[in-house]
Amino acid sequence: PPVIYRADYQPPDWRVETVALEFDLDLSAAEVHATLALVRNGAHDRPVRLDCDGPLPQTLDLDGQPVNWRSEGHGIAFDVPTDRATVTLTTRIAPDTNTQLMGLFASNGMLCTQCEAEGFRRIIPFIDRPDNMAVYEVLLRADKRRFPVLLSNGALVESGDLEDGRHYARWHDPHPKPSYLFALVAGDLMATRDSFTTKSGQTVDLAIFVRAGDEGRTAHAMQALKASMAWDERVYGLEYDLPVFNIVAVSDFNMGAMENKGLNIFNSRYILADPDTATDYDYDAIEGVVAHEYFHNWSGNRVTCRDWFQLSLKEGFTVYRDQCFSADMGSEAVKRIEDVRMLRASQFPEDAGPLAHPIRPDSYMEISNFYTSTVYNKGAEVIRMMATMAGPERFRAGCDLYFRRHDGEAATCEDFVRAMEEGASLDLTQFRRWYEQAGTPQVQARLEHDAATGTATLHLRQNFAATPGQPVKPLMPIPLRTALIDRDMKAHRGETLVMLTEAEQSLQFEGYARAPVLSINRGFSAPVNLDVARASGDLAFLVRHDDDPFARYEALQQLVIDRLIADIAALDGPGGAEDHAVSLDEIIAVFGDLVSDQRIDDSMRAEILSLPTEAFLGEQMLVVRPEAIHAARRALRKAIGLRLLDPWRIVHERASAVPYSLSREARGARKVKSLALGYIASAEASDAAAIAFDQFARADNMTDRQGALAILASMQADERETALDSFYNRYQGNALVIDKWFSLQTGSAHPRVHEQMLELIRHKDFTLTNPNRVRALYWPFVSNQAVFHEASGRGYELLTDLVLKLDPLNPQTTARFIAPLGRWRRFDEARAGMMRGCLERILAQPGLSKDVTEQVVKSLE
Ligand code: BAL
Ligand code: ZN
Repeated sequence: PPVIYRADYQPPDWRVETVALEFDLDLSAAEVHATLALVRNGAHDRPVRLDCDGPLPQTLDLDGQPVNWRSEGHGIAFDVPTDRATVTLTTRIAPDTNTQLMGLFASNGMLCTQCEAEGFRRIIPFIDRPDNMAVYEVLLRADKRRFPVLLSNGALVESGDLEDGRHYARWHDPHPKPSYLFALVAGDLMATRDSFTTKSGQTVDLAIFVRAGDEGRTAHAMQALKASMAWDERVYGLEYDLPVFNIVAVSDFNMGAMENKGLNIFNSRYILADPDTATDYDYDAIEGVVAHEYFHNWSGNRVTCRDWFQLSLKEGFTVYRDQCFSADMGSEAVKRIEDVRMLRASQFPEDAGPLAHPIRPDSYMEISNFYTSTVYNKGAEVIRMMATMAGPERFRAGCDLYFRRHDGEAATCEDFVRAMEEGASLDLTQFRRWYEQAGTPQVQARLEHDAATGTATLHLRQNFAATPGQPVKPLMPIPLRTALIDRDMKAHRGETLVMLTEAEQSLQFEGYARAPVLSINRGFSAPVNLDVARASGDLAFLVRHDDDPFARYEALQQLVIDRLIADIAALDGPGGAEDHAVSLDEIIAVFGDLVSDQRIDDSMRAEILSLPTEAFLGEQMLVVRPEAIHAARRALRKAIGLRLLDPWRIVHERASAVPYSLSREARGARKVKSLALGYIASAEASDAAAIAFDQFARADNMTDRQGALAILASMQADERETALDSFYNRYQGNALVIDKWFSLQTGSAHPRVHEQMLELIRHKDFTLTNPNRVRALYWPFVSNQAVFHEASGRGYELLTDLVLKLDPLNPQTTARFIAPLGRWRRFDEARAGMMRGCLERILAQPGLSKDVTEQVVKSLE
């Protein structure tokens, strides 16, 4: 496939100024009639070129006369003698055969669209690029009984009945927008309605449309929407700009949700929730995604992207905004830990592998492959660093200038940086490298102390590993929130923002008669890998006394990682355990303190006391050793479980007495309850299965039920099968909960996961046509390091079989599954050979999609 380069950007030769669309809709056939007002852009005599992926025009007229158009690459072209012209064209689509779920498609008897990034060209040939902004008017016609709800962007202008049981609705969106923000929905849907009054007194009618039967599960999403609208006014001064805001939930969707102007379309998993079917984690995810899509109305829609290389302009910024919103709605400390954990789980490996790219990529074959953790989550970290450097008021001033200056425009990342430089008075000359460079910077830190002079000297050094296409990297500015903690006072004298801009830097701090303890990269102020030489006693001190909650979490993670890495080395032979820098007693003592520490709430307690995942431990090793990691982590969990068995039981009992509510306390209690249960199970206590089953059976909410079932799923006990069957029977027909049932099994530590996986692939509820179901079955499996990387290689073969079967149906979702195989360089020769072999088997498949080809080719390079 051809490669598209950022450096080749040219403004479009022609623009579409207005679009009038008429749809005659049915599941198997939709007819589209489009009227486009075209304007020549600049002085040139080049033809009009429309992007096209799918339906060629059945008719195409220019100012009322048929045109001889020609096919050209992935599009059509025709000559236009005048500077302005009206093009009318018709296409015919078969939505119910659209398994790619891009463009117009059918889902469960309804019709909907997904146009980002390049789906609109699957509806009509068009200048399908984000810098072509047009005003849309949309007329929808369909059978009234089967499609009583007809929605598009903007506001409803008129609606009424037609002959033969059909009806129509006309929608108008006054805001010029790129085609990727176009949307329509037709279906038999139920609405939950509410309203919001903006700060300037405009009333906005809010509605969430779902399938009949689901309307009782929309309250949380609606509440999140109203909270988001109020938050964006309060924190950014940004108000909603249409009289209507509609959300529609669909079951078959590639993405989490889509921010179409005035008509957000959501994967139903990010809308539907009630205590019986959704966990606390699901509630948080819904709140976050509803906010994310709403915030796009400004960071994405009012100011959009000039081209797809600028994707992080809207995504990184909007993720940052939704992270701050969620922190404000709940616990800032816990949210930060969750976000960093996610970054490290998905973005750091991406940045260290063959698919590494800067947050503003320089090239792509298929843009769908760039909706990545790098563009989104590292993109958010880059915005966060600017916010940290500027402070809240100046950061807000920079954002204000950005929105004021670029409202109604298709902008670039450089526009954002420039607005931030001017509005926030920051010099971002060197900082721009964060947009240019891939790879996670490595920072080494060492604190030296001179007792004679009372001087503490912080030595810092930065360096970078090469990433594809970037062998040598210039230095980055790295903002490190730093504090030196006095050992006697157990406090610091104030935090310093250290800017590491050189290859090596040393900073002196005076007045420390005793060596202080270094607390650095507090709040994870920079997305870097930090290597700090700190004694285990200092880490334990930070866990107990640091006033930055993230730093406490980080210190305990480090303590545990140091121990586990040594344990893994010890598995190789003698000289092991007694060489440990971190003793088991030290870890148990810290855990013991935190289990009952009154200064932290339960939610934070559960975060801090969770062990790093096997995958994260693998990331810390040059050559990943799945069995050794699994064994070492399991042994440590068992020791922590056994040695603290009584405290875990006390926590479990205390938390079990807290009645269900959505209060922070009750949510924290549920989180720590299943954590404690997990340690009781790891201790292999004789009553563990019975306690877990009791929690499962008594649960009056999904958090407790799923928490218990996740633990049972890893056990070899009769209760396991009973609970899994009971869960399945109870929720049969509820797709989102049945997804959980699949995931709990394939993500478990049960010795027969692979065999269970084979059975689940053949289960009557498994289907390749629903992305949620595919992900529910396969993601936990490929993330289950010891299972997926089993030495026989059969995990790799299973994934390869999926890729080959799914690609012809849904390339976008398939391409996401290549990265786990692409990590082959991190494994031993035997595994690496098998993983590479699987990639080669995929590449040999005739007719492989552009999406998968790009990821496989890059993974093999
Ligand atoms: N724009 C695609 C979905 C999202 O990031 O909101
Ligand atoms: Zn987004």
